[in-house]
Amino acid sequence: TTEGKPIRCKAAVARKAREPLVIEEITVAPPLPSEVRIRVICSSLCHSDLTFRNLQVPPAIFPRILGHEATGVVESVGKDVTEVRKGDVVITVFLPECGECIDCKSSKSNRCSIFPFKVSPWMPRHGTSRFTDKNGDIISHFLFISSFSEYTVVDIANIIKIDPQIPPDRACLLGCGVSTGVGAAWRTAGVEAGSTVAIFGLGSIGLAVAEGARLCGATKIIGVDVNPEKFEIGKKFGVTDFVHAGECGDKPVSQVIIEMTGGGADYCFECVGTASVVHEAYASCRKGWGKTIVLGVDKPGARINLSSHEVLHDGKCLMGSLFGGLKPKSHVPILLKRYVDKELQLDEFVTHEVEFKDINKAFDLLSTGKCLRCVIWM
Ligand code: CXF
Ligand code: ZN
Repeated sequence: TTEGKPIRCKAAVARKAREPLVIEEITVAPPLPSEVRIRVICSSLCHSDLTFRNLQVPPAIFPRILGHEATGVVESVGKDVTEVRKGDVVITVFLPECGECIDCKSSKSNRCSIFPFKVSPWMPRHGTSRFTDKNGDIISHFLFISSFSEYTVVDIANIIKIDPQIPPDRACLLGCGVSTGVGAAWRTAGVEAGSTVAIFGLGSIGLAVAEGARLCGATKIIGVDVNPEKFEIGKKFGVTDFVHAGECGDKPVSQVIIEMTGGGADYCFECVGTASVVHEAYASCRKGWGKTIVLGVDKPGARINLSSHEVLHDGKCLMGSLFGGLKPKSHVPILLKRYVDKELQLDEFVTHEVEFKDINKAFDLLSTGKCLRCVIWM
């Protein structure tokens, strides 16, 4: 048994900004109290993994093990862990839920205040790393998960036990991107039947918003993208109309959407990660009740430039959504059930799969816009 002992295994280490990950032998320490060591079965690649591999300014940190949408099997548990045990199948979620703080106890929030979300290089509870390289040097964690490794250590606040019958290469999608999009429509916006929705950016997050809006009964789901080919794939997830950004003549996209919806969409979602697109989305939602949700991750320091008068006069809501406003431990199992019941589409997000040794191919596919979700099998 490996319980209580360090494990030597392979991991894909991000050593330098913009460079391919390096597969090397590392050592994974046993879990501390409230932590779980898992053998990773597979992970899907999220755009944040690429963003942080490429980041050259603070909070850039190397060497680091990326990866945060994973399915795995519990290898051993730290002292005090009763929620899971050896052999359980789990998925990882980057947003911690302690279940004890006032925020976790409130139905209104998904921001745990005991383990506040941050892009930290350490474990959330003990503030240290469980990874060392062959020279004994410390390797940083990523989003509390670091799943591009045969074994990793994750806090119990970032783990959800799942039915082992669920395909691992589908369950892992719910650890970040797909949950974020579906949750943004369902929980953050609260899309009602008959609503109109505009989605800026039809990557995996935007398409997952469409899927969520479709499940909530939205009747008009407008996709906005610079790539017109996105309409075809969008249709599979419920997109009913399309605006080709950059090809609207001299009309701003917001004016096109206002005309298509008779005054502005009920709900707009920014899924690109560009502050100026947030402004365009905000301008596209209906005065008085329109709600704009920010999901995209812009460069550190990027600012949204809204005039005080426009905010006052328009009476709209602008809100950010982390993990789609989902409370991981209570809402992710609901999404899994909806997948098993064939209501929520997950299979359609997986466009590629690669073996662990070819992990850099997954990064290339994502950076050239060729994939939605690429599953990496360990
Ligand atoms: C993101 C959420 C917003 C900050 C960067 C990381 N999470 C997962 O991809
Ligand atoms: Zn992610």
